[in-house]
Amino acid sequence: MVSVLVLNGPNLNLLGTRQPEVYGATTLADIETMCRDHAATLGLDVVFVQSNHEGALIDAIHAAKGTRAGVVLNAGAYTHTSIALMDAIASVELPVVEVHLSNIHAREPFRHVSYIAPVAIGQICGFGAQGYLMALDVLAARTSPA
Ligand code: CA2
Repeated sequence: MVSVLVLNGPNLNLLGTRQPEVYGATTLADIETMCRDHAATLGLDVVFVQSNHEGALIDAIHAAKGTRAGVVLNAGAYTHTSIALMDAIASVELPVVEVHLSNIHAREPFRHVSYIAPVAIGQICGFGAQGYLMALDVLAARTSPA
C-alpha cells in the first residue's frame, strides 16, 4: 500500500485545548483519526507524526525518502522561520503539501511568509482539519498508477 507521512510541528499537540476561535475545537488525535479514515478510502496508509523540535521534523522528512510517497506538512510556526526545514524538503525530492488550519494570509504579516511554500507542490490553508484531507486527495492523485 502507498504510504504517506502526515507531519505536524510545534504546539499542534495543544490543538483543541486553547484558541478554538483560531484553530477550531478539533484535537490532533481527531485529525489523526480523520486522516486515517480518509486515507483508507483512498488506498493510502498514513504515518502520523508530531514534534515540537525542528531537528526531529527534519529527521522525519529525511526518513520519508524512499519509504513514503509524499508528505502532508503542517510545520506550525517553523513555517515562517525555518530555512533548515526548507532545505530538508528540497533534499528529499518528495511531493510535500503544505497545510495550515488557519488562513495564514489573513493573519499577522509574519505569518504571510512561508519557507515551505517554495519547495512544496502547493499550499492549503484556512479550511481547518479538512485541509489535511484535501492534501491526502492531492497525494493520492499524484501517486496513483497511470
Ligand atoms: O494555522 C496553522 O495550522 C498554523 O500552522 C498553526 C501554528 C501557527 O504558528 C501557524 O502560523 C499557522 C500554531 C499552532 C499552535 O496551535 C495551538 C493550538 C492551540 C493552543 C495553542 C497552540
